[in-house]
Amino acid sequence: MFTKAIVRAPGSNFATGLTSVNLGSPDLARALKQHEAYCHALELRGLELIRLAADEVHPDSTFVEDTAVLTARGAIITRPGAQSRLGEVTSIEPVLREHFEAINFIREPGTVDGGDVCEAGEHFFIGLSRRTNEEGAKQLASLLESFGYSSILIDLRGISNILHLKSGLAYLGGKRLVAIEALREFEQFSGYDLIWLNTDEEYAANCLFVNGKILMAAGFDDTTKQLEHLGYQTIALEMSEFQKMDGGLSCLSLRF
Ligand code: CIR
Repeated sequence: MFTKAIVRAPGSNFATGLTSVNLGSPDLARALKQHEAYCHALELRGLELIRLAADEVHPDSTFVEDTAVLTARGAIITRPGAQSRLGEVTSIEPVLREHFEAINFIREPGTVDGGDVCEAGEHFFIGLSRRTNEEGAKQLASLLESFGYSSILIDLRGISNILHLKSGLAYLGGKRLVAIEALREFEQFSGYDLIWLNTDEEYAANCLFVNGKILMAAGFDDTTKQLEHLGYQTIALEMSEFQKMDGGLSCLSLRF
């Protein structure tokens, strides 16, 4: 069960952040509205929100998930792989210190974006990507091991259509994962029960299983049907403005 989540509303500079998708420029007012609805959905799932002030220096800072890996046994502050995002961790550290006894760090030359880290109970999938390098992934795996967790690497560097591992993968409890077709080639998922998404609904892979229900992006009917058929209850949230900036549902919070 999650009890808390760290969130940060987009700042006025939101539209100047990084993006690799060609969906146009985000509308800040709409993004703020979508962010508020997201926050409200987390509160309805029973999470107490820790709201950080908007960061006008770092346009991608609303995607707080990339700055840390939070587990029941300890916190790790990452070292984001994009130069413009490195400074985001500075304001995360004092907040985490209030809630975690020990804080660990990914050290240079390692880079890790939290979006590349998919927790599946006691096991973690770590994506090697344009943002998370081998050194960072190795450091992370060894920190997780010191907490008593296992992990495995997934090399995404040959897959062009996702920024992070969790752009294409989510954990839905038990042995269940939801994933995009491009991840089918990885034997690291064997032993798991996979739900494969239709290729035209891949953005829906970045969903969030929070305290028994799935928060997911609105507008993905086949995925919704698939999940509901399996007995999940889903909550649809408008994510259009974050999608324009390459972000998904999970990126907007750090749950613990
Ligand atoms: C970036 O490119 O870093 C941001 N515009 C989007 C980050 C999304 N984060 C995530 O998927 N965890």
